[in-house]
Amino acid sequence: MKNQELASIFSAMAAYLEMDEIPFKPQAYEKAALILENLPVDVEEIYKREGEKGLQKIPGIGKRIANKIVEYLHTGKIKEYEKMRKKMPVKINELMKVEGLGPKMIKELYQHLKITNLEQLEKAAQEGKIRNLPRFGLKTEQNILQGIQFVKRSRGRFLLSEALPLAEGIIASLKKLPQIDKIVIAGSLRRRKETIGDIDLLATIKPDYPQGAKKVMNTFVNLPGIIKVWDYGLTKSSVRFKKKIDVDLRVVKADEFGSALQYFTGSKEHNIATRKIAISKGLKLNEYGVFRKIRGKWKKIAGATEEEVYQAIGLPYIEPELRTNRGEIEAALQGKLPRIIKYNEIRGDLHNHSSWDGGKNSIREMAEAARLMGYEYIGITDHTKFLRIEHGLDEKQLLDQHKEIEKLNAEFKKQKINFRILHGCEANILNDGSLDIEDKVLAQLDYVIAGVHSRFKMKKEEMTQRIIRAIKNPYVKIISHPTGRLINRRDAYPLDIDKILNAALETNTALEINACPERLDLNDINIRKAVEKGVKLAIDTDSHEKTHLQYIHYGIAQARRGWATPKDIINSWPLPKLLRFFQKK
Ligand code: DGT
Ligand code: CA
Ligand code: CA
Repeated sequence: MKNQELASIFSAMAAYLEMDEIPFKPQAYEKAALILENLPVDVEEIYKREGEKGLQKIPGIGKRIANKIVEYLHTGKIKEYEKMRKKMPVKINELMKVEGLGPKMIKELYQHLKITNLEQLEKAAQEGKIRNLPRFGLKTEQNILQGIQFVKRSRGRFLLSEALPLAEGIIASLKKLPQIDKIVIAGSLRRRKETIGDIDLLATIKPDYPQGAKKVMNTFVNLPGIIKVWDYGLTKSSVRFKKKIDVDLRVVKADEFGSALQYFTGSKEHNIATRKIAISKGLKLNEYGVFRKIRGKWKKIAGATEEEVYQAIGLPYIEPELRTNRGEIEAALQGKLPRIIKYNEIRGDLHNHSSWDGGKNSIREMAEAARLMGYEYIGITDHTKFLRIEHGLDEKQLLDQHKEIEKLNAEFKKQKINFRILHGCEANILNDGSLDIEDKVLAQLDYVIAGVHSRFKMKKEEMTQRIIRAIKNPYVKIISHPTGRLINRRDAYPLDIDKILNAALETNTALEINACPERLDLNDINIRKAVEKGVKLAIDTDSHEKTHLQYIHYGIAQARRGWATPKDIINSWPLPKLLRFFQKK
């Protein structure tokens, strides 16, 4: 499958074109790269079947790009790209991963310092050579160093949103085989960790298929999208998919399924702790089952289900998201496991953007999509005026928008539709902690979200005070993506989280658990701190189009990993209770 190779060439070409400030073309190549990366069919197949015309039928692939694809399929090269590389032989895709480093900077780094890869970049930055370049400076040099750390740390770890759809796709394909009895996700993906090293799958074979494992494994290692087979066997196979995501599939016996699932779900730390408990009770726990010594011989007493495995060692069932050995075992032993929020307990999404601020869908479309998900309410919270690039709304536009929302709500009422659009906004927290919209307009909205969207680099105390001032604004009911981190790309800004939590508690302000898979902000540790203090939380998707509403489960997973219960999550509450919460400040 050549899709990935082409995608990476096209994104490199986009960067090269941008260096030379060529208009429009970079975007076209960038788009083509994205499309190829996610294309479920092999471009080579399309070309074989339907020729160049077939390639042009792929949405987003124009004549020029189709031409390049054909060139690559025939010659294994793209001449234009080879020329670009010769002119500037840098590892462009690798360097582009460093946050804040763009094509033009890469060009200058090459021209002045002959930097071609990440290692050379790091060395030059450490030696203080970058700060002296025109247009760089000390700040940029430090940012580059930080960016490099991120690239290094995240090498080989994937976002949950990259791993989960792939795993679900594989499961859907294999489930079609009559031989398969069960097939499920294990490992960090089942625990819904925010980044995933590799995907672990576990399957059992129906008893009437003695050769079943062979058929299943054969199908597995030949799935489309695989670029390498590491390992092929009847009990375990390992493969690499495009984007370099590795997947392990294990086939286990039906009566070992529970213990294998418990073992391969991890975490390793949780496993070590559960095994110790087993030992303390004279038992043995491993991936094959729970065993008790009877007259000198180990006898199996559990293994088919996870529930019976936990029960056999004297514990209640522990949800996978809690299995970190950060107190869940002790809580389980004392019967004090939290009743964490369930995936179907969200009643509405409070942070969403509409076409008013450049989002893809109208307010009506967003509301319809939310209703289809079974929600009782949706909050529309467009950006406000400080964010010009996001078409932020000013006071007058907000008031106009209010009228439109009232109209839509009146329509629902007339049609006896039990659904309500709440009107908010996502105001910007300016450098001094004030907001970019006048209070008297904020007062007319159902609630206000406030978030930091500028000047991320501040001293810890300054940033803390900045956000606390916003928390204290009487109209602000939710702080969006409170720590500003982007997974694998940007650290949280330095923040005194305890002070923030205290201020939120005192003022009855909720903090957001942003469900966007790149953010997942707050993180699990901060969620747990909030829950312990009694600070309320809102799980929101921050949707910029209606399809994003589906990402809510990533936020719920995060909340579960932070031990949050329905009483902590304001948008799991019925509307009247939520509105009372908004009134209480
Ligand atoms: P990842 O892939 O880095 O995101 O994290 P995991 O947790 O999926 O780790 P992985 O794929 O290496 O192994 C899957 C599970 O297998 C892991 O969660 C627990 C179990 N496991 C692996 N190695 C060990 C080990 O040395 N000791 C114990 N007790 N369990 C292990
Ligand atoms: Ca794994
Ligand atoms: Ca693994």
